[in-house]
Amino acid sequence: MTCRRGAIIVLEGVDKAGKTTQCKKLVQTLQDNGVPAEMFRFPERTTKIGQLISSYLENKNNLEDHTVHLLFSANRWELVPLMKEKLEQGISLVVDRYAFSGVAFTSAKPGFSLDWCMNPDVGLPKPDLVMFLKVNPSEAARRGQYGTERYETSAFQNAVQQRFEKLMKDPTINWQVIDAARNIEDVHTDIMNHSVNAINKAANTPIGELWK
Ligand code: 2DT
Repeated sequence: MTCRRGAIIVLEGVDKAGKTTQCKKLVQTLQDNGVPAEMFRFPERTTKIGQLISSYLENKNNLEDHTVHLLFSANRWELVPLMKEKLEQGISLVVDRYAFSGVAFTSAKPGFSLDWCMNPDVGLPKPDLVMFLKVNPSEAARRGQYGTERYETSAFQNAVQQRFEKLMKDPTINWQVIDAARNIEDVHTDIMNHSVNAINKAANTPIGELWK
């Protein structure tokens, strides 16, 4: 009998949507139900490339905009062998941000087309499910101040939200919009239901290639 592969489940959204909280809860509930699952996050700040990205985000160094975009993409590619190994072992991956954040954030800067931004990530392992955690700007504001990292301003976050809306029109991706303005448990229940469906569906199908 061949092993059922794991699924790639991505959570996306603007800051303050609760992505990290929900990723952790999802991994925990899946594991509690005997479903092998692990969390990944991008940027993955622990690698050499990740450290460069992290100090850029903390405003400790400046990188040219195209360069940093390519570093974010390289940071995903360097994790691909590990992701594939886990998937083939039947472990589902719950991923906090992926190429969609990459495209939404860079294309919110002046002079960047969606197409140019997508190119470096073409062919990455394709997510079986991408959930967009949606909160409106007033709910995000109610959740408190943005942090002090680069991009954490409401003007930039609004521009990012618009780019996500464009990306969500792509029918080749299994997008699900989640109303994340509700309480943590209700949001979690929704996310869990979508995830179980995706895991069952992915089990006997090969891993796809993103945007190919
Ligand atoms: P966290 O606060 O979630 O660590 O995000 N970003 C992220 C990009 O600009 N490009 C990318 O490819 C990715 C994955 C979003 C750190 C910030 O980095 C942005 C917020």
